[in-house]
Amino acid sequence: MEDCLASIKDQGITDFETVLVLDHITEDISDIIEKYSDINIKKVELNKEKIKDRKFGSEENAKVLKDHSGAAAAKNAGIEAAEGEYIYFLDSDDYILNGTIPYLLREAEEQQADFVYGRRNTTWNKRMVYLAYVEDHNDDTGAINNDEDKTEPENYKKEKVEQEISLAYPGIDRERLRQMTEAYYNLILSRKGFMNVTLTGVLIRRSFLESNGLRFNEKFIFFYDLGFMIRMLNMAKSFSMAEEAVYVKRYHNDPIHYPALSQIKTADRFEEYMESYSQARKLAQNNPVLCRILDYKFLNAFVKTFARNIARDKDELWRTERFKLLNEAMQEVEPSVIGCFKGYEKKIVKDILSGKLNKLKFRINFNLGIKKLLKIRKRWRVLACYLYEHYFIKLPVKDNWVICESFFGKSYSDSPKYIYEYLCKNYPGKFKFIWVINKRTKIPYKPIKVRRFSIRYAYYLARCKYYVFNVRQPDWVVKRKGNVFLQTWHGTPLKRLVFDQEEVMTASPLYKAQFYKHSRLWDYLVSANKFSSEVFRSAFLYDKEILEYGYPRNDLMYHPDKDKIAADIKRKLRIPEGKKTILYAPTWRDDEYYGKGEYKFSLKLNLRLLRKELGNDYAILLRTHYYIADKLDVTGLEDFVVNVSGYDDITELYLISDILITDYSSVFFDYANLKRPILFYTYDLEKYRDMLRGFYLDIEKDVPGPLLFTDEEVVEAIKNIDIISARYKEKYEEFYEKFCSLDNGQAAKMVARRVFNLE
Ligand code: C2G
Repeated sequence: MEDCLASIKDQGITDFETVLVLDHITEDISDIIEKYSDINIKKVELNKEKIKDRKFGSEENAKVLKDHSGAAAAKNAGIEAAEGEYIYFLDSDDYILNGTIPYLLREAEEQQADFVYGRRNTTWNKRMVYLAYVEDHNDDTGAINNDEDKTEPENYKKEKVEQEISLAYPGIDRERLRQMTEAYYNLILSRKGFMNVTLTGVLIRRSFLESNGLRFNEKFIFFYDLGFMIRMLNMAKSFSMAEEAVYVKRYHNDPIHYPALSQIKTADRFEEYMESYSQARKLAQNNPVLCRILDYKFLNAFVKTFARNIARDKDELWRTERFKLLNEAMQEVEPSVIGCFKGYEKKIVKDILSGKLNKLKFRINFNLGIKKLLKIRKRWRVLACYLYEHYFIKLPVKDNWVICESFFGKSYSDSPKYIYEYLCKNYPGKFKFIWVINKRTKIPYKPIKVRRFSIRYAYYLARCKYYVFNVRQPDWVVKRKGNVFLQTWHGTPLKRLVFDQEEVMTASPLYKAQFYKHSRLWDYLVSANKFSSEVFRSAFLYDKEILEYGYPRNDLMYHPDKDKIAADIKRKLRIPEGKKTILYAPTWRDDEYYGKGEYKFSLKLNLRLLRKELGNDYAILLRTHYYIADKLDVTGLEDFVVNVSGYDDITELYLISDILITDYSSVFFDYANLKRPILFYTYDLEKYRDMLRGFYLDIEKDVPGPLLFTDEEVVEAIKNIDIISARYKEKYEEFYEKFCSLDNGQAAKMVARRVFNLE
C-alpha cells in the first residue's frame, strides 16, 4: 500500500482527496496514514454487520474471501464517500506513474469526456525498481510486460467500428461519431486486441456515474467490473484516451500467502465468469461494437483456457454442465467475431457450437500432441520431461542409487562433492552414484555422468532413491515412494531469501510459488550454523529436519594437509611463487539479467589501477557468480589477473587466497573459517540492500571487514591490510563464533551418516 500512496503523492496535484476504503483489514496502518497525511486521506471502513450476509457464490470462495466484503463493495463504498468531480480507482497493491492523474484530467477537460482511460502495464516489481527501469530505459511508459499489442485485428477495421457506432447511436453527429470511433478503436487496439475491458486506469466523471446510477455488482467476486464497464461504455456520450497515463498493475509474487484476486484459484471461477459475461452481453445488446468486444473476449478465454479443461479428463463438470453452458453462450456470439479466429481455434469454436463433445476433445488432444512433438523437436528437455512423466516414473526406485547435483550441473563442487567423496571413500561399492555435470570434468571414483535436462538425467531422477542437491530440482520432479531428498543449500544467507524478501526481482514472478512447491520435497536441509537454520525455517517455510553440523563444503579448510593442497593448486593455476593472492568473488544482481538463470555482470573494480598499485606483490583471482553469463575480458592483464570463474570448487580457491574481496555474496561466511582478512567492495550498497534484496545482518556493523566504496579505498585497504586485520580482530572473532564454530572438518561425515543411515 505504501507504493500506492507514494505514487499518489508524487502526482504533482493538490486539489484532490484520497478515499481509503478498508475492507475489514486486521493490520494497524495508522503509521502509514500519518506518513501520507498530505494526500488528504479520508478513511472509509466497510460495514462489519453487512459482512455476515455476504454471499460468496460457493463455499470455496467463502473460504478464500471470508471476512471481507469484496472489491465490488469496497469500490461502491468509495463512490459513496467521494466528493470530488472525478473518480479514479486504484487498487492498494498497484500504483500509477508520475503525472498520470494530471494527464487524465487534462484530457477529460479538453474532450468534455465522461471518462478517460490510460494505459495499463503489468509488473511484479515494486515502484522504485519500476521507476528506475523507466528512467534507465528512457521510456516514459515503463513498458515492462506491456499489455499493449498494437496490431489491427483482422476483420475489425476502423470503418467497421464507425459503421457500428452509427448503428448503436442513431442520429449521432459527425464530430461525435469521429470522436467515438477513435475512442472505441483505441480501446480495442490498446488492450491486446479486445481483451482487457477493465476498470483499472480509468478516470470517471462523478456526475456521469451518479446520473446513470452506476454501481458494481457485489455478488461477483472476480469479474465484478465487466458489467460496470459495459454500462459505462454504453452510456457515455464521449470518452477518450490519455496515452501518457499509466496504471501499473502488480502481480503478487507470493501467491502462497498473498494471492492477488487474479491468482486465487477456486473451482467455480468459471461459473462466475460465465454469469458475468452473459449479464454484460445482455447489457450490451444494442451496441454491436460492445457485443463484439465481449464476444471476442469470451472466445479468447475459451480457446486459451476452457477448451483445455474440457479435453483433460479430470473434472466431469467440464464435459457436462460447463460444456452445456459454453454451448448455449456460443450460440449468441456474433458470427463475424468467430471469423477473427483462424484454423484450429475456429474449428474448436465450431465444435462447441454444434455440441460435438468427442470431436472437440479429439481435436484439442491432437493439437496438444502436435504442439508437444514440435516442442520436442526444438528442445530435448521437453522430451526428457515427457519421458520422465510417462515412462521412467513407472520403473522401480533403486535403493542404492544416488544422484548429486551442484549449481545446476555447472560444476563438481560444493557440499554434494564433499558428501559424495566421503561416501565413496568410506563405503566403497555400497552406492551407485550419478553426477549431474554439463561439461567435461574429471570426477574421482568414476560416477555415471549425465547432463542436466538430458534424457539420462530424467531417467536417473526417476530411479534414484537419494538426491543430493545444493540447488532446487526441476519443476517436474515428483516425490516417489522411498525417495530421500538431501538439500545441502549453498550458503549462509546475508541477502534475504524467498519468503523473507518483500518482493522477488528475479527473472520469474512465480519464484515464491515455485520455491514453495519444490521445497516440499526436501527431507533434510543442511545448515552451517544456528543463524542459517532459523532463516531457512522462515524463508523457505521449511518444517522438516535440519542438519546443523557445519558445511560439508568447508571441511577442506580443516584438512590436515591443507597447506600442501594449496601449494598444488597454486602451481596448477600458475600463480607465480612469492606472490600473494586476492580472491575477488562478487555476487549477482537481481535486476540485471538476460533471461532466467543468465545474469549480466559489469566489473566495477578497476583492475588496471590495482595492477599499477599492487602488481608487484599480488595476483588477483577473478571469480564471477555461477549465474553470470558474461565472460569478463582480462586481455592485457594476464600477468596480474587469473580468471577463475570456470574453476569448479571455490573452497580450493579460498585455500590459496590471502585476502578475500566480495560484496554481498555468502562466500565470506565460508572464507571466515580461514580467519584471513575480508574486504567488502560495496559500491552499490544502497541499491542492493534497500531496493533489490534486503539483508539479514546489519552489514555496516556485523561483518568482519570494512565496507569500501571506491577503487582507491580498495587499494588503500590492501596496502594496509595488517592494520585492518588488527582493527577487526575482535569483530572477526565474534563473527567466527556465530557463523563458523560448528565447522571442524567433519560435516560431510555427520550429514552422510544421518541421511544414509550409516554406522
Ligand atoms: N559462489 C562462487 N563464486 C562467486 C559467488 C558465489 O563460487 N563469485 C558460490 C559460493 O559457493 C557461494 C554460493 O555460490 O557460497 C552462493 O552464492 P551467493 O553469492 O551467496 O548468492 P546466491 O547464489 O544468491 O546464494 O543462502 C545463500 C543464498 O542463497 C545466496
